[in-house]
Amino acid sequence: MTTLYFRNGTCALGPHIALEWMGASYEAVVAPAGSAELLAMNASGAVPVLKEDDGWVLTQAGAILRYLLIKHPDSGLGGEDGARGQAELERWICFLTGDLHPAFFPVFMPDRYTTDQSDDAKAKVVEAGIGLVRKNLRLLDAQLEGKEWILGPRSVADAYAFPMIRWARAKLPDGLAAYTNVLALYDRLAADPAVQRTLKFQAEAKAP
Ligand SMILES: N[C@@H](CCC(=O)N[C@@H](CS)C(=O)NCC(=O)O)C(=O)O
Repeated sequence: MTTLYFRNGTCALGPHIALEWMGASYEAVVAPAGSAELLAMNASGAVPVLKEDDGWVLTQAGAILRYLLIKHPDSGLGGEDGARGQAELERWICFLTGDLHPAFFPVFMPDRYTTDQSDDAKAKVVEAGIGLVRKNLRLLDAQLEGKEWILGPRSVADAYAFPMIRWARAKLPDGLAAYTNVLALYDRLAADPAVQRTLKFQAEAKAP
């Protein structure tokens, strides 16, 4: 059995939704921040972490999504076949893991981005992070123009985008109002029964 370690509402929600969409056999386990079990699997202390029965551990959300697609080749969540189709999937996974997700780091953890720990300095870091989030949401919004999902057909990129879109909705003073295509993607995902099931599970799950 595959185990996905997560914390409620983090980016681990993306692979969690992907596992549900794929109909995979898995269990999802809460990994409290700083817990010995989590640090033994991932010295960085971050989730998501995926572990297989034989003890093999995989970290990094993009790698986990790729691995799940290889394990579940009939999921239909892996973008178009061929070099360009696969490159498009890679492009958007890289955008999400490398551009949009990191834009939130200064918003959630401003203390890590300034040696000046005053409230004023940290508020400025948050403001700069919000600017980065907005820039990346504009890019995502443009990609979604005329499409229901990021690549056209639904893919793991949509599952992974969901936690970030939720963060943006919660953190931006005007929510997603300026990003109508992103808002439409949010509404589509929020209405999905598998997404709702995953959100409920995460909200109710307790650490072992
Ligand atoms: N590059 C990593 C980032 C993972 C990450 O930052 N996870 C956050 C939750 S969204 C976390 O667990 N952070 C804990 C920490 O940085 O201390 C990935 O894509 O998996």
